[in-house]
Amino acid sequence: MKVLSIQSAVAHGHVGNSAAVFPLQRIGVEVVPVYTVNFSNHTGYGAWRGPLIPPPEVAEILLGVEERGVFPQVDAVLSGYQGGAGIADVIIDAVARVKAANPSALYACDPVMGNAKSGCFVAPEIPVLLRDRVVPVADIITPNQFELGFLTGTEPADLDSTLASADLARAMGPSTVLVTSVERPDRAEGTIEMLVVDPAGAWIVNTPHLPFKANGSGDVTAALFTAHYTATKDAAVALERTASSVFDLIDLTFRSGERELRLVQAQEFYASPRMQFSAEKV
Ligand code: PXL
Repeated sequence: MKVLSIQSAVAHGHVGNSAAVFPLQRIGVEVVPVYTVNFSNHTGYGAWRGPLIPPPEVAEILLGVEERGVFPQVDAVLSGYQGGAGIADVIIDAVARVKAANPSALYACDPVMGNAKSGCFVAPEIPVLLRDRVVPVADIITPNQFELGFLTGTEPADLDSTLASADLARAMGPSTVLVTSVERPDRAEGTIEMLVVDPAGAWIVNTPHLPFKANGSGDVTAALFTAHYTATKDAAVALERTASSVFDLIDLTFRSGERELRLVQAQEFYASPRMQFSAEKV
């Protein structure tokens, strides 16, 4: 499998492609990383150095990759956090050209905007751009519950309203919607959930909620789900594998006391997920 992943690079720590590439490689995926920023570290530190790659330069890299004959081999395109408004058109254009070269290729968009705790942490024009231009051309989206609410103009809270919002999101274009950080009021105490809806149905998985948040865990989630779904076309299996790997990654990181994901140390959890959580059909 080959994934064209258009995301950030950071020197220190793990977000964007610096979070997504290694777990994908460790499960045997050939990754073609194209970088949208080249930062010293993620923006969660409040200070960082390094450039946003101007969108025309990102487009140049993609053109060179296309000229090498790679696009017909791409099984999935993956995009995440967008540092500026100009990158969306470059991504949309690359997706169209990959799909022209390989009609069965999937586009997975992680519509990164923010979360329930912090609110929106991207530039104010990004959420509208994602909703109106990017999400409609995606096959898979991986919003958290907060982002799902913005995309659909709803306030998903319990299971029924989250499923209804996911159906509204599917009516916008994507056939598969993975909702992360689902916090329905009647879940078991100290847990958090992920829910997937695709043409075959809907499934939910419940995992312990660790009392800390590591930047990049959403990027790993989107990457692993995209690869497992592209490989199996089985949403429940992809959900279970992703939840297993990401839980163990976050658990290992939490127990280490480190701020950055223990992305490398957790490698066996991607290669051989323990499958300690099962998805329940809803
Ligand atoms: O995790 C998304 C992400 C991507 N790229 C950069 C970031 C972040 C989140 O902090 O700072 C540069």
